[in-house]
Amino acid sequence: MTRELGDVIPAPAEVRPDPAAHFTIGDGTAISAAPGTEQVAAYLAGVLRPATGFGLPVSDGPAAIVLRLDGALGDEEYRLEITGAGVTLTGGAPAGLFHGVQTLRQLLPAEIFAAEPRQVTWRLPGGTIADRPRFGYRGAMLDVARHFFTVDEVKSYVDGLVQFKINHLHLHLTDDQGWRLEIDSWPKLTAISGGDGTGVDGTGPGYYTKADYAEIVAYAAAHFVTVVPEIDMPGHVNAAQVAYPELTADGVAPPQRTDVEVGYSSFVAGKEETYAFVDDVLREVAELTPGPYLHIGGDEAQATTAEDYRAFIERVLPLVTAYGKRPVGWHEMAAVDLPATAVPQFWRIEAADDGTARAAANGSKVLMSPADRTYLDMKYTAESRLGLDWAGTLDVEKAYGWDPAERLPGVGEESVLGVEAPLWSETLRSLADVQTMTYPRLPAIAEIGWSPRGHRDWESFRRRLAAFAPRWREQGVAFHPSPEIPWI
Ligand code: TNX
Repeated sequence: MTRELGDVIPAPAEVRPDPAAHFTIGDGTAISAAPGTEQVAAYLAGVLRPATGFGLPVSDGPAAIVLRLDGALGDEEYRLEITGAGVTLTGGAPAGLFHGVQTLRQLLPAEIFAAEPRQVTWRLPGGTIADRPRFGYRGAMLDVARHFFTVDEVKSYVDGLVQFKINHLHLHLTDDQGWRLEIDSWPKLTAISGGDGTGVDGTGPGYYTKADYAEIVAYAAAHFVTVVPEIDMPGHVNAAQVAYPELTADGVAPPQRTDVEVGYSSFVAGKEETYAFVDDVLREVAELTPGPYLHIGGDEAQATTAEDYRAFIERVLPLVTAYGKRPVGWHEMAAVDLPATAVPQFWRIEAADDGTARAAANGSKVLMSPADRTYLDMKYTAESRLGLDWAGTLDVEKAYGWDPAERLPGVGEESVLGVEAPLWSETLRSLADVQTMTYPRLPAIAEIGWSPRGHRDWESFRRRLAAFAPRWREQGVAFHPSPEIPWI
């Protein structure tokens, strides 16, 4: 099917079609990589070769497809010019070029996602796209605690996310039902709570060794995605307490939990052992993590008194900072006065939140994940096999129909760091389950995070989204066939 220049998700900032022009990638087409663009040029060639069967040699000499950098553009900004003579892709930095490559892929026929050569005319529509993100943080979260997902599964998830210009992957590494990251100084965390029988219903065992985690971080970085690791505390810590009973009030190990209850476990704010543990864990996680953020959880601490909660968060925030990271936490952490570098992640369904507004007034940037709009674990409809419904059901139109800068009083455009779509895994058992909950709603959140506010248009979006069905089928990616979308 012929693509038009604007058939892209997220909608680009500026699209100027030239209907008289188009460029067709052929057997002799080559790629020219200016200095600094070699990595993205190699990636571009790598994503075009399997389906086209073309050699697409990359060199620094002249060629029909040119990649170059222009320091006048923002890092994530790019410009894509398609004429009869060829394609010029200019990025402010490699990240911008990479986003431009994702746009270019979307402008090619769906068969470009095939793993084997296809006899297709690889036609690109003529014109110019000038594009840049509205928000710098566009994220997805995967809960690997309730159900573990392997390194390969996470890599595959990243492959899908970056097609929509998502640039942060938040990993929810610990919870009541499991601990999924090896910590050298506290080895029983994973030996016990990452082992057999962990996860919801005991069906999600596993953990990342440090090498595994480094592999995920490196793969993400090669795709211009920053990993944001989360160690959830002072609640959601039963798995840590099963492994180390000294982290409980009475020193007695609690039973292992494989149910989906929340709000029953707590670290002990008044015990020094707690902070020795937290300090070790944060130091090791910070050492493993090149990105600027470290997420400390802080949600649903119903088993912690309000006073203990504040004391705990006030002790832990400076540790994160001392290890060189910006603290992120679920917005409950705004119960204390946050440093301006700390990021509250708003996740509730209420229309207002005083703590988050106060943090914004004090200079914090807020990450927007309202559950009724962004939670990919909510059921699509009451009939959905997978998912929960505590925040209501969430269809694509509802995921698309809101704005991060209008969601909370006191948190306007200037105070929004970006948006993130969390996927909790209580009901998920496979990568196909993950994909089914992610697509087609993630593209809606991605467009909200990237595209100019004024471009929001449900009719346009659902028509553009419809074209992704064959693309996901080619990639073997499961998706929910939402009846709101006129799938092709
Ligand atoms: C609430 S959202 C939680 C998680 C659950 C999720 C299920 C948040 C910060 N905490 O513990 O998995 O609901 O939707």
